[in-house]
Amino acid sequence: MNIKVHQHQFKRRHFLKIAGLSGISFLLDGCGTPVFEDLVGKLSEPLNQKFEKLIFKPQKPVPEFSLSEIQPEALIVNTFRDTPIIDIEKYRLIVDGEVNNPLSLSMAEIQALPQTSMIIRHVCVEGWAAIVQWNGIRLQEIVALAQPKANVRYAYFKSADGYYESWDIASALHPQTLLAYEKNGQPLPVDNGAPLRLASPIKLGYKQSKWVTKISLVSYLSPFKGYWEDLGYEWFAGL
Ligand SMILES: Nc1nc2c(c(=O)[nH]1)N[C@H]1C(S)=C(S)[C@@H](COP(=O)(O)O)O[C@H]1N2
Ligand SMILES: [Mo]
Repeated sequence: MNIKVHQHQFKRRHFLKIAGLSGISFLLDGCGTPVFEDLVGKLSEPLNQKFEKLIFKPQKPVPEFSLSEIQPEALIVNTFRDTPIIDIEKYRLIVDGEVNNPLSLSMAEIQALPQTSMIIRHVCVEGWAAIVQWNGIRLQEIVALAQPKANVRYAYFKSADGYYESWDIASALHPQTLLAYEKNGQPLPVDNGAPLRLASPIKLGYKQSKWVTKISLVSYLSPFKGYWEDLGYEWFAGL
């Protein structure tokens, strides 16, 4: 037996099992993009060392809160413009930039990936905070699927309301940095960023883009670093 092929098949089957997708294969979209199995197969191929280190030897997790500590009314909707209207059927999360495998994912595809739940404190610089439960996909899983090149240092997020943000790649790959689609056990309300928003206990509120439509993995930052940052707020904004 060809040992190389055997190992590859094992790793791939193993991932399909943990992803809860064993035996399922469906199309990403109609026009010549890879079937989901091919995409998942790519995840079992080695990432470059830098990303592997960040993903498999993750940074220290931030302690989380218990279900009884959730403050259901405390999260204040904070939006710099009007809430955008997004057609969920047409919505795609685009992942591009310096990657080997650019992505265009529907919400159904994103929700079929392994879900992570966390209860963390959201902190806004305007002087309020809220303990919130977020459910969603780890951003690191989406980044791994896109197969970033070794020179990637930042993730740049575009939102449907014109908001934009950029993060250092280590913070983006933190195991508690999620693309959330549920809040406090319910589908994410549109005012809080549905269908998909960032949520993370390691960054201030203004880093947590709502209505994310595009993630670009890049090696440099343009002069436009973030909506609030370009008005004078700090870029790293770590908690
Ligand atoms: N797209 C977008 N994302 C955004 C904002 C925004 O105006 N537009 N406001 C930010 C700020 S300052 C905070 S505190 C949080 C608020 O999230 P919430 O409205 O769900 O409470 O969203 C952040 N993400
Ligand atoms: Mo904020």
